[in-house]
Amino acid sequence: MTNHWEDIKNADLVLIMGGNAAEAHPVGFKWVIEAKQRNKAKLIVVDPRFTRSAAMADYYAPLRAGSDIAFLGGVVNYLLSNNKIQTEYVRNYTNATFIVGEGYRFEDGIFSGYDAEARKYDNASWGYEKEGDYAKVDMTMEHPRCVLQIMKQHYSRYTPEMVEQITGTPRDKFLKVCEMIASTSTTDRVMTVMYALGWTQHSIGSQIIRTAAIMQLLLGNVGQLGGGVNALRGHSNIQGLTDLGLLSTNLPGYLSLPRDSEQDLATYYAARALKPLRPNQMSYWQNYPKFFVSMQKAWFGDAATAENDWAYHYLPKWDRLYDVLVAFELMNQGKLNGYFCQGFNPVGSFPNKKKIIAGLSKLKYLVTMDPLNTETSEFWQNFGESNDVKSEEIQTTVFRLPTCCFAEEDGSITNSSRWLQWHWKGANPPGEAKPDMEIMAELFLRLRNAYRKDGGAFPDPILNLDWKYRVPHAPTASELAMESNGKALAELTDAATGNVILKAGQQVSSFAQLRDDGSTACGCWIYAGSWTEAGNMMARRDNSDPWNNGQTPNWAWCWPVNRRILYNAASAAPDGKPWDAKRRLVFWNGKQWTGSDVPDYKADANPADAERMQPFIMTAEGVARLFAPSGMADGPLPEHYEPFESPLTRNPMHPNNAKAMSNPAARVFKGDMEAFGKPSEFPYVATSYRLTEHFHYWTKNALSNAILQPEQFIEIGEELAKAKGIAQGDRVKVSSNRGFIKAVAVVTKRIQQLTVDGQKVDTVGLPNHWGYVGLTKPGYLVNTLTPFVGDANTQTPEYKSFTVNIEKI
Ligand SMILES: Nc1nc2c(c(=O)[nH]1)N[C@H]1C(S)=C(S)[C@@H](COP(=O)(O)OP(=O)(O)OC[C@H]3O[C@@H](n4cnc5c(=O)[nH]c(N)nc54)[C@H](O)[C@@H]3O)O[C@H]1N2
Ligand SMILES: Nc1nc2c(c(=O)[nH]1)N[C@H]1C(S)=C(S)[C@@H](COP(=O)(O)OP(=O)(O)OC[C@H]3O[C@@H](n4cnc5c(=O)[nH]c(N)nc54)[C@H](O)[C@@H]3O)O[C@H]1N2
Ligand SMILES: [Mo]
Repeated sequence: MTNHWEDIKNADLVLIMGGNAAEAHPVGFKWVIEAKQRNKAKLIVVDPRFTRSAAMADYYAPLRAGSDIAFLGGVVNYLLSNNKIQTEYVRNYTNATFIVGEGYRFEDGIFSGYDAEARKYDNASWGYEKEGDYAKVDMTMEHPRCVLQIMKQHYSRYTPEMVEQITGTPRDKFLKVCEMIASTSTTDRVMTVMYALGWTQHSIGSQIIRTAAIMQLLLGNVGQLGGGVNALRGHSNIQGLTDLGLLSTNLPGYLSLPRDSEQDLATYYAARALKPLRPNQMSYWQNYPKFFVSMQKAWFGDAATAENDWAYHYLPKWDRLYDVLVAFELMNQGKLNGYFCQGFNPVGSFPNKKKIIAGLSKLKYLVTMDPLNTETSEFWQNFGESNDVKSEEIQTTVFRLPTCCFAEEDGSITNSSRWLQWHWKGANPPGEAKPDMEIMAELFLRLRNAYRKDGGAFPDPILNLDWKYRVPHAPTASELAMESNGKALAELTDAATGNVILKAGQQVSSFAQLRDDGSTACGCWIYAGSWTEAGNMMARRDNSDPWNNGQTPNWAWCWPVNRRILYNAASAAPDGKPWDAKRRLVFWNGKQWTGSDVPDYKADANPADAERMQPFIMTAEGVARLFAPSGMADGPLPEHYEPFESPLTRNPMHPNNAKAMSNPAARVFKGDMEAFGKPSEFPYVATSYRLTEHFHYWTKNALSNAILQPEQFIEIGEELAKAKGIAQGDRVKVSSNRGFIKAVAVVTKRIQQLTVDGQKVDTVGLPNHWGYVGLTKPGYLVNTLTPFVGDANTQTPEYKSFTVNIEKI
């Protein structure tokens, strides 16, 4: 989240789209109710289904799954063509004024630089026009190649007629939503956007979220109390997972693992520590070396030296992505022979179950680390129709390592608000179960011994990993948390005054203290400040709210530097005064930046300076990017493409260009293109989702949850049920081009038939939960049906829009 849960109460308008917070985030959803009661805020829900969130909404609009860019692109067009934008915010705080180079093109659905063979873009032509090191701007925003004009042209195609044609949302409903959203373009009204998987789980997921960000920026709603673009995260600590860099090409604190082409440190830095693109801008990533060197010192201690470039050569350099889809692809190709599933049940959770099981069947060994038995740890068993495998042909050895649950250990959990909240062990783990940390430590120590004894191709990174825990086979959560925070390795003095800032061994209090000369160590720079000399800040439980605006600065700790709202300097106008006195967040008091949050800014940057520093300090531009000259795999501006399985045979936006049917830059493995279903055989849109009574695949092990939701069902709209002769409670077979499942029909008014591109389109809804392990009636797993393709940027699978057929059994 750019903002945080409690801050939702400050909104005047809440848009829930691409999520169902009342169901999947029922505790956080109370802040929406709070906003309704406090501010008479209105709630809009846009979802293919009339959800539990929709039941609380002031306005609900349906849309076809997978068509959100068309919808939001239509909103952007509405705002631009009706001049419902916060013009001074857009002019000063976004790259609307930046001039794009002459080489940029967008033709027939494809951006310039496309290589159809490789399904990839070269983004060289998407850059700004430069004058020396700086990008050129036109503050009048009239230059034909400035971002505002390019956007106007790009989104002019997203007319209300086109939106209706693609999304199936009736035009009057779409226009009503536009009107409500446009009401927040004034400085005294703010909208928040809450989304989750209804946006991410698409082959165009990242670009859907960018469209929302563009909309919020045009309205001036980013950096404000009650505003922002708010990702409601999934598992309780999934925010912590990405913060600590557990994705295969990430490093802690959103640093990134070097690419194969970056064999030396200077090349690596050059692509990350970017010089400002405008005069007097901060471009905060210029500090990258401080964070990187401190991380290497935390990992490799004395083995990371200035002479060896801080052990840069210890880091693997990636030649291709290693996301989960790739891992299973490689298994299927016989190129990966061992796999660890730590708290991960891919047979349940990853697409195309048949391909997942075929991959696991080719492994030499599989390790599961889990408190429970899962479909994955049992994948080799033949469960009959639902999992028709030939057990006798599978040679994979499965090791099951029982772990404990969060309540059986101390630690911190980072929530969607970026708050690190410490928790304390409530019970001892049962039987042989051990904390994940101990299992990992044991594995490491044994591996290190094996390398010590037998050598190996490159043992240095493993032999030199710093492992100074009090009990080496059982590091504690406190030790790891202190390591993440970081400490001084030598006495640190202030360069200007010579005063001692920290003595050697003391915990740093902020990432501003980190150095690139090896005198500091820090496991995760954004967590610097979470465990300082004053103690464990994550354990704080003071909920006082000094400004009465929900910032509660002494409740737990929030990254970065306890800043609760990101980009908060944008809450003030260019003169440093709040845009809206009633919504004061941070502001210039004549001498410095101050207010109810830690300013996301340089404290003494005077707004009166001729070349004012701009509030988006993390970008080289100093402003937010409406147009993304780099960073996106699939284009600088979001464009609607059809899901890889669509009920249509053409993209209504580009009816004559088959290349622009689905995301041209999404990766599709050999053989998977053929596995996508055709609308003639699989005419219905299917989407999959959660129920409050479940947690993914695990709560089916708990009797009370199993009683509440005993078996797989499918939600079918009344029109479709009638056409198919399906009655409430009938059993149906649901098939995609990859397999079938069986389910009980729930015939409902909650899913409407929509008219899309001139044809009637029906949607069915599949809650994702039941499998063949646990106490519920055995089910077949929804991911039997889903396609093996992901978002072009994140590789998140396309679980939210695929196609099926249904038959009454
Ligand atoms: N009770 C419970 N809570 C959970 C979980 C759980 O298993 N059980 N899981 C947690 C996890 S890991 C996560 S990631 C979050 C997920 O949180 P959410 O994303 O809110 O949950 P979902 O139910 O997957 O999907 C939300 C909604 O997206 C809608 N949708 C589907 N396709 C589209 C589309 O194309 N456009 C739009 N606008 N909407 C669409 C669906 O109809 C559904 O109502 O929930 C977390 N909370
Ligand atoms: N069709 C479809 N598929 C989906 C989704 C969807 O919306 N539709 N959503 C996707 C999303 S967002 C997610 S997050 C995934 C979830 O997919 P998974 O993460 O694979 O599934 P879970 O059942 O949430 O959790 C996996 C295991 O973690 C174990 N576990 C719990 N606590 C601990 C612990 O402390 N240590 C260890 N080692 N294990 C523990 C649980 O017992 C469980 O077996 O599913 C994805 N798959
Ligand atoms: Mo998730």
